[in-house]
Amino acid sequence: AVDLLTLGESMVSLRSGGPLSAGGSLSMHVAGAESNVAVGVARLGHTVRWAGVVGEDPHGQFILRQLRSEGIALHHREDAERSTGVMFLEHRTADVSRAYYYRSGSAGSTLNISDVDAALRGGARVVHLTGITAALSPEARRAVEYAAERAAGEGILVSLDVNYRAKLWSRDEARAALAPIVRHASIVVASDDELDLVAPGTDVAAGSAEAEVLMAKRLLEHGVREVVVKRGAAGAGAHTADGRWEVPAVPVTSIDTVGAGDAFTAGYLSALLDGDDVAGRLRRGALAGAFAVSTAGDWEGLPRTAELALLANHAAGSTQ
Ligand code: KDG
Repeated sequence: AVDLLTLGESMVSLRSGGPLSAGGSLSMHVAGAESNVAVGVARLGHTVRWAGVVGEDPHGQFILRQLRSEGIALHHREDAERSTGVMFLEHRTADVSRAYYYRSGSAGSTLNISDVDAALRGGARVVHLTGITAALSPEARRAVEYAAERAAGEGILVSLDVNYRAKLWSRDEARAALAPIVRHASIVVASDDELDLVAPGTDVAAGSAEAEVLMAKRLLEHGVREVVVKRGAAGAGAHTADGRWEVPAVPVTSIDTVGAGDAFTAGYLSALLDGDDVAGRLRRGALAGAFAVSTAGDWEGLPRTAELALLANHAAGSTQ
């Protein structure tokens, strides 16, 4: 069994150095929240498998090559009828990047239950899923739901990162689709503005610290074991039955925030796989997030285990 199995759509991302409306050169990268996490966890010393569908095109070949070169085992299908998804990532200002998707009807959106069945066959300690894949098509949503249900049924730890993308679906659609997935998740990772998409009804308006505690409590009552909240430059927190932890962000110069959430999740999950406690998981998450924001690219700057020490002196401890 691998340490981590994740499944989803990876795309070719064409990154600009400035406003897209001004044209100029673009650079070609692999994007995809799940494959970002796969790279992060693999670089931190764990065995990882990624499952997904690409087109029978050079774009798909590029994705497979890049993931293989990171030591990730692949369980993929190539769809001759459909293209690999593409996105443009416009670096509009230092802090603001905008995504433009060309992925509707893509090969990646056809991920289905039999793909999940085959990917799960080898076993895994953790299955990591995100709300992005659930948003791609009805069959991808069923595949994610099935992955959560089957993995949990086999005693595999299920991790879900909400990863809400407003360009893919509405908040109400996300709320409805994510409910049956959350039911099987042991770990739920969300940005502070995503928590209300997965927390069963609370009457306090989202956004306050009080609302977060209430929403986390509801999730814990519904069987989630760790509710992890990402707050970007304001750090991260975790709620479990044993209490609540906070970690500040590692102070670095931010040049590209895309992929920071995935880096955080990769750090958190790799520390969990290493047997670290919740405070240690949060610290590793914050450290990996710091590498992501202070280097260009979704995942290119993610640390290898020996490199964690490079930023470790910047990091403060977590508090309970
Ligand atoms: O988290 C970074 C991702 O947003 C990026 O890699 C692309 O998966 C992606 C998406 O769907 O936005």
